[in-house]
Amino acid sequence: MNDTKQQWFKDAKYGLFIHWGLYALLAGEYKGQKTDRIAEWIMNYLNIPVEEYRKLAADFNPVDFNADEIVRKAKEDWGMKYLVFTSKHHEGFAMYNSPCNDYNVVKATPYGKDILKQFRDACTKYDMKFGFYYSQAQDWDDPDGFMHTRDNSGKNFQRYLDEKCKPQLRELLTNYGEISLIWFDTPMGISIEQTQELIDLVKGIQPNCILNGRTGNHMGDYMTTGDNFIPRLPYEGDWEVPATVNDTWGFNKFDNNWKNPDDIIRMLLKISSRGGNYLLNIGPDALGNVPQGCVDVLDEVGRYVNDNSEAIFGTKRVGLYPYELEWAQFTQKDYKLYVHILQPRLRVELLNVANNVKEVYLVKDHSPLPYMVGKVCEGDSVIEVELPKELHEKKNYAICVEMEEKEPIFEDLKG
Ligand code: H79
Repeated sequence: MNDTKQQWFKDAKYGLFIHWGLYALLAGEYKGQKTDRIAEWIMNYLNIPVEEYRKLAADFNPVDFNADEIVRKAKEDWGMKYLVFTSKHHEGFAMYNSPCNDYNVVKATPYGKDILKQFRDACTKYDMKFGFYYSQAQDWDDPDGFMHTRDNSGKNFQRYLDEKCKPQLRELLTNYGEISLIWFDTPMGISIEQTQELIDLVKGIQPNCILNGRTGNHMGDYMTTGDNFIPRLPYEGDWEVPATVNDTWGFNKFDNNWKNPDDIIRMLLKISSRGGNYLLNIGPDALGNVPQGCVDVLDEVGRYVNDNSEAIFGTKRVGLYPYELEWAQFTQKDYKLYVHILQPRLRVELLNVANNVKEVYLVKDHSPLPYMVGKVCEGDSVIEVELPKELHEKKNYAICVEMEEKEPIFEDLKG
């Protein structure tokens, strides 16, 4: 079982992923050719030569960028608890001041300011846990970094690790205060020994910094699911789902396929219910603006999260309830079963829940709700909660069933 031993991560449930790099300038299109794939992979997918791609840095000047405003919104409006920012994606470009490598935002761009530092400071101000993404194996700029879909056999990967990856990790872990998490990605052919070198380096500088599931050879501190994949069942231990709001991580001007807020709320609750965290991505454009379509979705989800935060943060994995409920998701704390109601209903019928009930209330304002505990004609236990008229047409709110018992008692189905 994966155990990060970090209570903040177990309680966090909802975080902000930010993918931002030179690929934002291309925004899904290079020399008239569009990519219908994840936009941060454009250098790989459209075979852009290193020297051509490097020229993008001269155009990077995000005059609209405001880290404070993004982090304030993430914390206050969206209800998120932690932030993970791409310090260096596969393209190889550092979005921070990297003394060991000039291909970075401070040295190589007209903008000239450290982006990571600005996120770091804003996270301190708004009390957000802060971590960074670092592509430890793929580096399409370094001749010895791996590149997926290419022949990597002639490379001296150890040299890349020793001369770029590890020095940069040292900089990131030394110059930016507390780093709560490192998000490694696409470990490819990294060996067990090389993975251990990275782990020792990180823990030697910041012992409380946790590592995601893609550190290499399954040696990280928690399980990372596939991008945009949610485990079918409750999953034990610490884990996280990295996910997009549209169909790309880095900004793509052609992708406005924003998910519906109802669907994001449902996914957040499924993930919380099954015991994991939801790390949801934004991809700012080349000027530093977060696409309005994305902001609108996150604002709407945030209203749900903030109204019902008691029923999301600090909750624990729920056992397997025997019925599929289209209209609800469960979360739980000790002595409390939360029922998130996602479709309009007149009453809540919790069939095969056998707890003794102390009280039922609406999470948003703690107003008590009338309920009945008993058995249906077939003999199965049931808790029935009456909903007030003003809720009958509403969706997306939570109620709390306070139980005499610490855990919900779900009865098995019997023949
Ligand atoms: O950082 C984000 C992605 O860039 C990264 N993980 C998230 C968090 C990621 N790495 N790999 N992948 C996602 C999937 C790779 C898909 C590929 Fe392809 C399919 C690589 C080659 C074929 C898509 C299509 C990218 C290039 C062509």
